[in-house]
Amino acid sequence: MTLKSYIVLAALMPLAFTACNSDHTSKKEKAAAQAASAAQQIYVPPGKLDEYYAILSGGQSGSVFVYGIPSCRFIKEIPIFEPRAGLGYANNPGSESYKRLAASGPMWGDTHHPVLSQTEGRYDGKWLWINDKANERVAKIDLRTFEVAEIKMVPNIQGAHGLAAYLPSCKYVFVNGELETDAGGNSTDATKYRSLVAFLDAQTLETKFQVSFVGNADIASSGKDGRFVFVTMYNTENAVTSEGMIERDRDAVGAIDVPLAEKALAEGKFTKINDVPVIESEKVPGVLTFIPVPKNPHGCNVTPDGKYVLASGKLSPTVTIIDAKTLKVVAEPEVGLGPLHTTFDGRGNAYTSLFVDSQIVKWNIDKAIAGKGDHILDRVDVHYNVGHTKAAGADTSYPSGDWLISLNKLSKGMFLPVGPGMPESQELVDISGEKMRVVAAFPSLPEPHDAVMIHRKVLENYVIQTYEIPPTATKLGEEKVVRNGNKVDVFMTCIRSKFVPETVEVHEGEQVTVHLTNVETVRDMTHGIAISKVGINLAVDPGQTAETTFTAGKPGTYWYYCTWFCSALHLEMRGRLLVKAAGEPLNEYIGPMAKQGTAAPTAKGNGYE
Ligand code: K7E
Ligand code: CUA
Ligand code: CA
Repeated sequence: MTLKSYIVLAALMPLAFTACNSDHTSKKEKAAAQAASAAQQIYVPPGKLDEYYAILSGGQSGSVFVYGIPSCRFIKEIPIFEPRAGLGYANNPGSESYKRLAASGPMWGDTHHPVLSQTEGRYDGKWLWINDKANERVAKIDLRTFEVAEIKMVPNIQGAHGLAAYLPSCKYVFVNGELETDAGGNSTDATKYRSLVAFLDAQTLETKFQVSFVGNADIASSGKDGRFVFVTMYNTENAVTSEGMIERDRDAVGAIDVPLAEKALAEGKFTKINDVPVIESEKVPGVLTFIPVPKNPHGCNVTPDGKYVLASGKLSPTVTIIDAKTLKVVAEPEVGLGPLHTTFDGRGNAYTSLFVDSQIVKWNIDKAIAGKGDHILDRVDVHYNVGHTKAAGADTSYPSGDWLISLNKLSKGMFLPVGPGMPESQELVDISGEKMRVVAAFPSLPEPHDAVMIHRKVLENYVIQTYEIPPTATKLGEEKVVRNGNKVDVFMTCIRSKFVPETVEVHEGEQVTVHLTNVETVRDMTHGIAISKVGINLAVDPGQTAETTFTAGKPGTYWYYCTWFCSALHLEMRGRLLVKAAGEPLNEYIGPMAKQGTAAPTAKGNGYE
């Protein structure tokens, strides 16, 4: 090394060092600044409300989960297809929720696709429908209470997977059988297998009619103009092995012409199977059109303007764009590996989940149709293996284009390790700008498939604060114990901080039914009742009545107590079930406290006013 070059080098070194150092610092600073601004975006101070409700299907938990967005705070689980003792849901045969669930099928379910009701192309905040893939059921949730209002079994189908509301009227919800059978019969002969799309009255959930065909149907979506509804079909082979199901290079999107189906129905062009009119697609030309798309498509999504239906390729790196009126394929843009579902921002852009690539890809629909290869606008990594993705309001005609949820299948090291199994992982993505930005991740129980996001303003004046006490419910001061043979009905009330009656006497072996009415008129004043050794918890919100039936065990004292911490006298809120030996005389409950010369309890003076 010459002296000259040494000097040059020496002169450069500190410079190089500083440059490197300052670059390092700025990278760090940039990351910190980005984290800070992301944190700010999702920060909702205690006591302040989130902007959106995110309603996530609970998958094999059989329920749905309600989160606040953007904070990602968990707010509520709505149990539907599985008993939930803690919430007093369907956990004892005497309760209405148990009877409704048991009458509809098994006490477990697999929820996939939450669907919100719409009026004139916007969410109206009235109903949420959800399917049970495992046991062919659909449930309706009343969004005034966020509780189940109806559950019905759908005859003749197996694997009730895709679910959507028929738009714009929402007069039907339709659900398709993913798993092929001989449609309601009992054949094991695979050559007889078909799939059906069932159209249910959106309110009663009665199956009005079905359209049957050879092949299967996976995911469902409705056109916006009351004509076609769409399903993706990955098993046009009608195979019974996974190899068989990937034999063909192309499968299909099926388009069902609903007015034509209704006409066929009116003209009697159907067969009745298990009391349901079934239209065989082969017998009514035009009722079902098969639109060829690449091998084994999955997601099926109609653009907000209703112009196109998009079938996500799954085994093909493409999304097929189909004209929703002419049913012609207009483009098949490449988007990445393993496209599963697509959602929208209302600005002409689509966001497709890429399962294999673990990415959300943003692309422009018009550019994809123009076909110049410049349709991809952005990609963002998600963690990991995303299934559904859904942007706020994306199923309506007016998506809000601000938030998107990525519902990832694997969380791996995203959260504190809790054993070999890890929680499911969702990520919140800001899609308001040109570039997407992942701002938060939050875990959940297994396993959200799909989600819907609805603005809190829609529900603001709709969600009720207390139940209206029905005239049939037990009123304060009218509590009673009614005996009929070996059956005992206890009509009980509760209010801070007392059960009436506080003593119930029965004979061993008698069948006891407690009808518990919460006579509170204040929001959030839930009470519950647990009875020692009976194994039942009831929960009653203000104005609500719940029932439980059990057999009185061996003689003794069985305390019952309130399970929801409700007041300073919560612990004192208890009473006794006195079980006596057969033949032993009982002290009859002689009526309301007022009659006993004691004032009826009130909500006053308990430390909570
Ligand atoms: Cu893709 Cu059931 Cu909608 Cu799961 S389905 S991801
Ligand atoms: Cu009522 Cu605690
Ligand atoms: Ca196939």
